[in-house]
Amino acid sequence: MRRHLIRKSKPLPPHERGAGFVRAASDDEDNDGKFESGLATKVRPKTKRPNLYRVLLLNDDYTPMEFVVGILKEVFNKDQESAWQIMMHVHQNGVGQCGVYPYEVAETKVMRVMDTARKNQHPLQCVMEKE
Ligand code: TYC
Repeated sequence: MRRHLIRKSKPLPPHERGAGFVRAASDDEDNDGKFESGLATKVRPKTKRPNLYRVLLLNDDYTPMEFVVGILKEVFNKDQESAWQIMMHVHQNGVGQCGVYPYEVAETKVMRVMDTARKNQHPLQCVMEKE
């Protein structure tokens, strides 16, 4: 947690509060006519954005198109149409993106793809790369 020090200015003696020593009413946050002094700490919860990773499928000459479509539906939650489009993109371009995820999610998806491909004796390759 990060703490920010907030310094409020020292209260002025009455004789210094005339012209040239005017203070904004908004400086008196609790509106009690007095100006707080000393240190206050505000706590701001740290919300770090996770590093994201692209998960990519690589083309090969042997994995059946329907198997790749099945993977995209099962592992990457694609519907039939977008699964088919992604598979065709990979088929025609050599590589294509299945999704973007935080590190551990991406890693799990790559492992599921590689495991399923190996169990079915297909050479399908899946990799992840930092966004
Ligand atoms: N090129 C494969 C074929 O013609 C299909 C394929 C598509 C394979 C995408 C892998 O990631 C891939 N059967």
